[in-house]
Amino acid sequence: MTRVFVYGTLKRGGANHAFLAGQQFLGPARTQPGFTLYSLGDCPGMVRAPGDTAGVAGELWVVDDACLAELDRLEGLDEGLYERADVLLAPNPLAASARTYLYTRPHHGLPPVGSEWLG
Ligand code: PCA
Repeated sequence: MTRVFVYGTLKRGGANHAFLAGQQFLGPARTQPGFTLYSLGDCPGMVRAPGDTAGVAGELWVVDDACLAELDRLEGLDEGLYERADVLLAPNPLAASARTYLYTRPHHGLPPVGSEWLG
């Protein structure tokens, strides 16, 4: 079992939320400052942003190994689109850190989204 922070299409109501069917929702959460979102069109990419003071809003889930493998495939880990990394969370009653998908390609020129993906 793995704790995962999701911030984009995997959130409840999001286009890829069905990938989390049957997994455990822990609650809403936010990263520590130092992260922000860019738009890749249909989904956001989260990147490290040293000057950021707000962090990124999302959801905490606990997923089983089969689901995690599906998510890795969905997020294109093999193609180097996203990497799965640890992220520190803003203080909350649920957890101090989680795994998340960070966008790995250059974000120069992509539309900035800020701290929450509402798509
Ligand atoms: N799916 C993953 C990463 C970006 C996206 O759209 C997520 O929701 O966290």
